Amino acid sequence: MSRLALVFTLLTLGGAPVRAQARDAVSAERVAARRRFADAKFGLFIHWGVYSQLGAGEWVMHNRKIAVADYESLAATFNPTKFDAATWVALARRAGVRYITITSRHHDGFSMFKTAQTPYNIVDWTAFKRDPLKELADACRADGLKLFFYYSQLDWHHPDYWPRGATAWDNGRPDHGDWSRYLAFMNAQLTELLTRYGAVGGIWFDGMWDKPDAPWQLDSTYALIHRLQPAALIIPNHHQQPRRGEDVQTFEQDLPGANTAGFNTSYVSGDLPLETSLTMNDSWGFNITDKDFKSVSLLVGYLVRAAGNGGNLLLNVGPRPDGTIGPEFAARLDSLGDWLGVYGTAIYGTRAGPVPPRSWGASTRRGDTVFVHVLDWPDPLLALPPLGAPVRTAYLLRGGAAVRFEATAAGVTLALPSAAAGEPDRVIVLVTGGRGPS
Ligand code: FHN
Repeated sequence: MSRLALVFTLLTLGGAPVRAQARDAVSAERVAARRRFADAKFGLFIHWGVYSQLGAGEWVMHNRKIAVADYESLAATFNPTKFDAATWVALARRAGVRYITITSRHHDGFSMFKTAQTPYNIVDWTAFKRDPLKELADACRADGLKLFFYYSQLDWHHPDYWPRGATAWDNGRPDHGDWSRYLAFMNAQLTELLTRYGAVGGIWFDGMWDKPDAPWQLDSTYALIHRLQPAALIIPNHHQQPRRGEDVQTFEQDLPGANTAGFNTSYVSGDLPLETSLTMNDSWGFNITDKDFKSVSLLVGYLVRAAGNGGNLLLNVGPRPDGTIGPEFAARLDSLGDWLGVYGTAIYGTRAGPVPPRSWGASTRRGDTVFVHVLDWPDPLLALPPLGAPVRTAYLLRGGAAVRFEATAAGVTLALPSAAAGEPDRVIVLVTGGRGPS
């Protein structure tokens, strides 16, 4: 082998040049996919698995200290005969989401898809014998929705997830394992997810925080993903600053930069698309006693504030063990879809507006059009700082009535029409442009 060939071989990992990854050269496909992701603004998160059967959230194996052998028996009884991918996609469509992110494997280690890497998967381990991810991928494709796969790096079942991480307990696994075999297992599963389900939106990683300092070899996993599907986005929920090869910065239960949940970073990327994942009640997986559902106006507020921060909202549902989505989730999704039917132009395809998010609301923009979202302001006048361009016209998005405004060097004051009954967000459209004081 020539010296040149040897260097090339050493720099090549599974066909993808490592050198390109080291510089984090972002392909045109990824750039375009990131833009489409940022335009999408609203996604549906689905946490669904064996754990749904116990109705106590997706951490039930850990919280109740269930032994691997017992959880394996539980897994064998999973039989969601009422699952219908087309019904889920129809609900997602009515809600106005532009993508779905579903758990392919959560921390319990059970694969919700057909995999040759372990029999511990929904097709080979259960009487259900169907691959719901395949059915969902087909239904999404038929409807033009992007599908992302959530994939847990943390595993409470796999013997090679060793040494164990912060969430470990004595659940009957042997006290030894082969970490490199575990990485190979994950990469093989990711290869299946990226080669058997058509073009996917990307991979949403979670759980690395269980062993943040382990040799995860992310560069090679990320290179593999980008080689198999150049437009697939990598969305890591590691609660840290974005790393090389990652495409989206995601925040859990918090708007970008906030940290009420206690594990998000305050760093906000200025380059990458942003996303906030949010539970509709207080649980990700189905929780039969959790009735703490957020109101529709609160959810509208999250969507608006996420967009005002330049981010997407990934709103979660936890389907029931039979495969149906409960009425509390469905009703809220339908209402959000109704709201977006009127106000969606102020959300989809927008970026953060010229006025940073405030306690009263947020602003979004598309080109010269600025959308002022008034979520919570009791007074008739609202003063905005200078917008960087003069306001040509101002009108209410709903109904189109003109809105009086006054522009000075200090900013723009809007005379707000009163909110209609039950209207969570008064949206004032400002058409800006040209030269002028504000
Ligand atoms: O532990 C998981 C949790 O179960 C859920 O999947 C959320 C979703 O963002 N992420 C993890 C916690 O960071």
